[in-house]
Amino acid sequence: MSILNEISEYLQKGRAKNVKALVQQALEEGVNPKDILNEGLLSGMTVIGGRFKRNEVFVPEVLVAARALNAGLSILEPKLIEVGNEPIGKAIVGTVQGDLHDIGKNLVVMMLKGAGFDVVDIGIDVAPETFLQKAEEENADIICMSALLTTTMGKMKENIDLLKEKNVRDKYIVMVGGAPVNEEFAEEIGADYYTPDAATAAEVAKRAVT
Ligand code: B1M
Repeated sequence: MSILNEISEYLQKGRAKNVKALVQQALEEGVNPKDILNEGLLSGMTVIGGRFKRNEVFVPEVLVAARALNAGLSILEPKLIEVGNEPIGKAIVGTVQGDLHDIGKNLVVMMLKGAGFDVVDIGIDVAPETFLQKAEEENADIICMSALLTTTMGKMKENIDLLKEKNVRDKYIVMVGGAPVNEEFAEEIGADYYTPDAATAAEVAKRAVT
């Protein structure tokens, strides 16, 4: 079995220590960090996502797999990030209110850092008022919102409506993403950009501020 398959398998079993060690080993063997991410960690999480959908595994199994994924990411992060000296802009990143999913958001944080942004990660379950308050406090250039649930994606519109209500909408570039979000939805709620993955999010954000 290839080391990337092993990472995927151990991730599916929620074996964080093994995942961490294998990611380290793969790096030492010269495997490309993006392949470790996509073909090891994320491919394992995709298998778990499918099983979760078919009710073959439940929240606890998904949680331990997510923990294993985060353990692997902690080793991978420095390799995915090559920061320049001067930040190219400031980004506020969070998962919207009512939503606890943070893996995609963490990837967006990582990729934005890698693209040279100063990133303020405001976490999960973030209320519209907090997005606004943090953006104002930090004098951000871009607000990035992640949502993984069809029941929480509507919060993105509430966030944008609050910016409009406080007459600060034009101060910020607003980017949205997450599995249930798409281009059409982004346009409908008045976001500036929708991006399908973390790497594209970083590319688009970079283009938007430079
Ligand atoms: Co949840 N969950 N979950 N879950 N979970 C999904 C999202 C689901 C699709 C599973 C399913 O049924 N197939 C489903 C949502 C259905 C829907 O709304 N249509 C679901 C559900 C229903 C739930 C609960 C309601 C389950 C329950 O309690 N009965 C519950 C809700 C809790 C809550 O948030 N209030 C719940 C809980 C959980 C766990 C806590 C167990 C765990 C989260 C752990 C954690 O995040 N720390 C979890 C997980 C792990 C998943 C799945 C399996 C994997 C999500 C993930 O991390 N994927 C997921 C199924 C799936 O997606 N296949 C599922 C990997 C990650 C890298 O992808 O986040 O999509 P993703 O990010 C991508 C892109 O979307 C994009 O970039 C990333 C790739 O580079 N992206 C952005 C994300 N944000 C972006 C922002 C951007 C740009 C791009 O710009 C700002």
